[in-house]
Amino acid sequence: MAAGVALGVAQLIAGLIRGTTSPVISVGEWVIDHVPAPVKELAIRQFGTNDKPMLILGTVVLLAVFALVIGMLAVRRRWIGVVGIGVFGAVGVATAVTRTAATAKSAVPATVGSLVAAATLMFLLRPGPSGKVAEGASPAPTDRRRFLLGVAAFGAVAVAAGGAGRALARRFDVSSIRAAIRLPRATSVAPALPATADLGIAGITPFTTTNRDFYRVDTALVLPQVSPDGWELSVKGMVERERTYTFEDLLGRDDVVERDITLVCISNEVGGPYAGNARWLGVPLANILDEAGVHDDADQLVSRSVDGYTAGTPTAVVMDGRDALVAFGMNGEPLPVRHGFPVRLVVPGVYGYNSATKWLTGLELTTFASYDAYWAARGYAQQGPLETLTRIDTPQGLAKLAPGRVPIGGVAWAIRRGIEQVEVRIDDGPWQPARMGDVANGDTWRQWTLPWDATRGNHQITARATDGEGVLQTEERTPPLPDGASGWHSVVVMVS
Ligand SMILES: Nc1nc2c(c(=O)[nH]1)N[C@H]1C(S)=C(S)[C@@H](COP(=O)(O)O)O[C@H]1N2
Ligand SMILES: [Mo]
Repeated sequence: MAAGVALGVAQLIAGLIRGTTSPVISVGEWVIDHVPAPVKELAIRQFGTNDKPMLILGTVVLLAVFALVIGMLAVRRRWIGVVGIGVFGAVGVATAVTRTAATAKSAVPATVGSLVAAATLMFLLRPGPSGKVAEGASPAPTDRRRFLLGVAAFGAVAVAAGGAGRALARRFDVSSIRAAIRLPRATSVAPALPATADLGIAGITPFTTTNRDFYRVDTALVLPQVSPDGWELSVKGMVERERTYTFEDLLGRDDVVERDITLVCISNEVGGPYAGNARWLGVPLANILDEAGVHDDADQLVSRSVDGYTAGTPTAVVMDGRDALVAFGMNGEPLPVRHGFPVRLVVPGVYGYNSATKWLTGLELTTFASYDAYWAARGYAQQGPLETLTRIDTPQGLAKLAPGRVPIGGVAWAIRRGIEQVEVRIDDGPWQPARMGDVANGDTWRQWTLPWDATRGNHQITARATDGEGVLQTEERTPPLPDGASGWHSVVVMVS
């Protein structure tokens, strides 16, 4: 119960002081930052986007077990309780003050929470009228009643404090500021989509992913709430002139462009869901870098988020004429908070972990030799090409179908190179060319479909793509770690 009070009080303080969090969050973030890459891939595979709630649940369960053991020991020896709470508080403080965005006040929730917990424990274990409650194995009935009443009262305190903290923390929410933003019109609008970009076949991923359905991958346990007032983007490092830009600077520029770009995550397995296609609005990243004047030997552009996340993008890629964007709009709206509000990067043809920094705050020109960004420091490739992948969206694996005509279909991507053709094979039959949706450029995925006369029995459907340079995607299956999954996607369906 003392641990519960600690968490409730810590949550209350996190709601009172901007920029602080509950120790559950700072411990969870510490785990995210230190977990080995294979374990992280496992968690994504097992829990998908639910990996975060699972981590919070796991942290709370571990804490509860720890508290139960300490509490039982403390009934006999109170100093064990005090030391246990001290350890718990120290872990909370240590993880809070080592967060990237930490300040002195970061230590306050865990410190106050554990002090209140120690006082709670002492109070609950104080000697009763019989003088024995804390020491004896079987306290007198009146002492037991008094003890249980105390436990119930403190439980109520913990829940009330925690609830108040959560309610107070809503003050820091930037969604109303976001809703009031008026985006500028693009000087260069996105090229019109061909009518068949979306083939309109049920079960195939829509060509444009809505903001709601767009996948989310990041290391943030609590979404950063970044107000555009006072926000600045700094450009520094190996440049002629350091520069800073406000949110108004970016929105007011005359080089605002709008582009359809598909974003792909390195953690996406063959057939996996971690890719999305949106219409982004922003300023060409190359123009921003040109204004700073990049040194010739600065081969790495490091982008930094307010939450300490970093990505390393090859400077040459950003400057080669592709539509790399400092983006503030997504599908006609300001960026959603979970997708990086107010400003993020989008670089077509580079996996998200190496380029698509959300809640962007700084750009630094440096070299690959001198710096490893967040995931590069954790075993992923510092740089590398984005794999060509083809996904079968419909029918789904293990689907039960009736005999007759069914559309097979999905999406394929080879961002920058573009997709030329998808082919489909039923069991060991011949490869058949799919009908392709048209697209405006190679920076997006392409839909494909093939009608199939399904016959009774179990069948394996396999799909593969050839990219815009005429290269067939590799059949060799590799996992996401360290440089992206490859291989042909296939599904088995049951027709009866
Ligand atoms: N600040 C921050 N930006 C980040 C990340 C992150 O963990 N923190 N993850 C990156 C990764 S791995 C990917 S795939 C994309 C995902 O962007 P999305 O969540 O908008 O789909 O964001 C990138 N930007
Ligand atoms: Mo990613």
